[in-house]
Amino acid sequence: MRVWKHAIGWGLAIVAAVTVAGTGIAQAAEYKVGTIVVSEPWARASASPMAKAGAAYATLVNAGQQMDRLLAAESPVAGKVELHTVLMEGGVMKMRQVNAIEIHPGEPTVLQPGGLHVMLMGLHAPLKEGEVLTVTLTFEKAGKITVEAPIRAAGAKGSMGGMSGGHKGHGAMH
Ligand SMILES: [Cu+2]
Repeated sequence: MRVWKHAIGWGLAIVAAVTVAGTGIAQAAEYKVGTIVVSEPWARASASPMAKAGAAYATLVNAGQQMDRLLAAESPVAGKVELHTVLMEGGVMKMRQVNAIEIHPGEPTVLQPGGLHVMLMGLHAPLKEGEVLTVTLTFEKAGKITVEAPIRAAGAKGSMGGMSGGHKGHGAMH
């Protein structure tokens, strides 16, 4: 009986750790390709049915020894997909396309509202909450991986919500 209790204890500890590191949603999704781990991919639902643009996010972890880079992304629901960051320019938050997103070993790269994101343009249909967005990511060294990103409510802030709460302007752009 002691052993059994111990096993349960460990199970709870693991669930707790995932909850703290992730978004509070129990089923933490992780995708591995080469030394890259794509965790908790998600997309934000379109605020309007007319929306032609959207954004997808994830945490990218490099378990290897060498820096890798996210070079491109594509999705069957978007005519064009770019990698974007958000910059402050004259007190206004603006999106800028970047050629690549660096992922350094031991330093998670977080794509989140108000910061780095996968920009979906020319959407064939609005992103609906509760559905799943398929995105294929291409890394310089690790290669390609296709992930399923659950679509969350239009106002969703992601796991770092407290840090991006002031970036409402960017949300409006999506
Ligand atoms: Cu963007």
